[in-house]
Amino acid sequence: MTGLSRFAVTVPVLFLALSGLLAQTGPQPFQAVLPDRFPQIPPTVLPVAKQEISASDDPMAARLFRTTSLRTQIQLAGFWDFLPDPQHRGEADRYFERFPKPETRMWVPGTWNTYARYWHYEGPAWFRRTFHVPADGGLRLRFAAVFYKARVWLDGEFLGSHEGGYTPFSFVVANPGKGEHELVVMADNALDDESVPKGGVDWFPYGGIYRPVYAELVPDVFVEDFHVIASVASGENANLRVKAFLRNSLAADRKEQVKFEVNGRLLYSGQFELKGSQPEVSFSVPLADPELWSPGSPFLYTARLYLPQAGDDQFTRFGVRSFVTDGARILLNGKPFKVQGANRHDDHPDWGPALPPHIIRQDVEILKRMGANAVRSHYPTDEMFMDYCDENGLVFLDEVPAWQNLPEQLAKEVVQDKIKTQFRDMVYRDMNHPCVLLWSLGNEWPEFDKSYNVTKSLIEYARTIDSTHFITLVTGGARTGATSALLDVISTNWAQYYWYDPFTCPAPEEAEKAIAKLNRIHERLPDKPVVITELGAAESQAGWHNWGNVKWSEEYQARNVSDSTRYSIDRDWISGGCVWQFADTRSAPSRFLAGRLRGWNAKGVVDGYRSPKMAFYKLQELFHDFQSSGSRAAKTTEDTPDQTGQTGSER
Ligand code: ADA
Repeated sequence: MTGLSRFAVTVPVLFLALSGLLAQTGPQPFQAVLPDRFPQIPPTVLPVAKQEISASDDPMAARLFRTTSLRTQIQLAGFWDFLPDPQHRGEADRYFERFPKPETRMWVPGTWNTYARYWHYEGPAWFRRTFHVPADGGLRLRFAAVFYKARVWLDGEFLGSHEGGYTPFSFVVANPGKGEHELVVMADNALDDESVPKGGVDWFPYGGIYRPVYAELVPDVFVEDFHVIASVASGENANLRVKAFLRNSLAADRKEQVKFEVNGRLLYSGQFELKGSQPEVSFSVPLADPELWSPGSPFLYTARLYLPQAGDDQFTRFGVRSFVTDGARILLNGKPFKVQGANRHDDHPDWGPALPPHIIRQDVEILKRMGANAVRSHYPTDEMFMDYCDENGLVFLDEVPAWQNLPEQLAKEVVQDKIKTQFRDMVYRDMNHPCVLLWSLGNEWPEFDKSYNVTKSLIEYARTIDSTHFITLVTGGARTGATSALLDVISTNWAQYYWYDPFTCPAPEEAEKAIAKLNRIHERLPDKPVVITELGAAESQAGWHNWGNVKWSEEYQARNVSDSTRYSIDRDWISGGCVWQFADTRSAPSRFLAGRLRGWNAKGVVDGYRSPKMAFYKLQELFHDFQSSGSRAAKTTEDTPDQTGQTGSER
């Protein structure tokens, strides 16, 4: 041990020992005791995933369970050649046929915006790699997400394009042949008035192939995807409605046997006449004596759709649970359910949105430690995060990234079409996750009633895609309008004190006004549940302490968050809410100096590296108190000092 490290160990030990001795009256042995409410380093609480990933089982390592037992899959993670294209020359210069000298090699899945050289880069960029296909036959390429637009070529042939940065897409090539192949992808992260999300959105538009990508050998007839929609029927049975989306690359129609297994048990077998290249197959089966899914007991089933003649299968997981509304309440499996959650971005100072599995898992651990039972995201989050929510009983509020769109933008058909496409892709991807509470069409459209007809048609469209989950649209600042009456659940973003405190004290009258505004929502729509989709928010610099009215102090944030949370949890007609936000995140370049701490969105209750702030502990207390009391957030005294230095709940 060097002199310095010995010093580093000895001094704190001496200090702790001395302070321990001073506090004691007799000569008792020193024991360091941490108060219960201070969590230790989190990754210890979650049960081990039921089917742990094994590299040989699932080379994608992108989900927490195997998605096939029959297809050969080729993992395409690794270093790809990378070349930004600020002059937009790539297509004209046919980079997809002859890739120029790369500037660097970039890790996929990843984002170029975490590399110092491309920190601010927005625009097109090109990726290239080769890979080996071990046999002849159909090849399917599956991208979990590319931000924001993608164009893809295999061996110089254009396969297609995709727009939308958070949903998966795939291409099937008839028979590229056994051997080496070259894959080229152009990704473009530039956003504008017609993109969804729009340019200037309040999170960072990280560019790149940032979620997993793989190739797999598929037979002539294969399962593209399948949905298992479970409803709890009367008596003891659940009803499972299965809808499978198949692909048939044979020129002719054909008969195919379809088998459906749950937890290894055959529940259904039938013959179907497959017509056309994208046939759909549906059937229903009862599931006897189902075990229900809930945050306290997140029971999951594994389903397999199997085509024995074609030699193909797909796995998914589902849960049996019912969310219904009962006046202003949400019922989960017949019992009132209150959301106690946090808003979370896929974001980390080192990884951007390409979070490695251990960080995803750790985020879930931290949320559970906080006492949360729910998470909301402005866009479809990483698929592995969804798997963890299912496994650990975190309810999920899923949203299309149509963020703060103005009436002029919403009036454009092209924007409406993008919202619809992203809505459908979100629903199709996340349908089987029992954790999903609702689908939101977007967030904080100012003057949303000016877009009444557009919004109405979007809601109608949403209901044609899925009638089994609640539909909502989030408003900002405790507002409702004619549109609200069309929704299943009212979602609003609200804080008791200022979101952006302009160096003034959060006066008690202001807090009362905020509360009055929120109360008016319920007066207007007494039969609809209200969820405070974003509550109590203030920027804070982790580790910086000051009076409870001083901007950017942990105290001010803690007070804002805890008072808003307490208020929302305590009202019977509010079905809970999600704090804004889980962790500090990087924001769009255009927001860099907009009254922000370091230009980031620093309203996290943990910082970017997931160290807890005071607000985390306040929320933890409230959530745990609420859970143990079963009704009210038990604490009536406020121990965060206000600007007068007093404590108490009189304000
Ligand atoms: C809104 C918005 C969030 C974020 C937040 C903030 O509530 O929905 O995405 O921008 O404001 O931090 O100001």
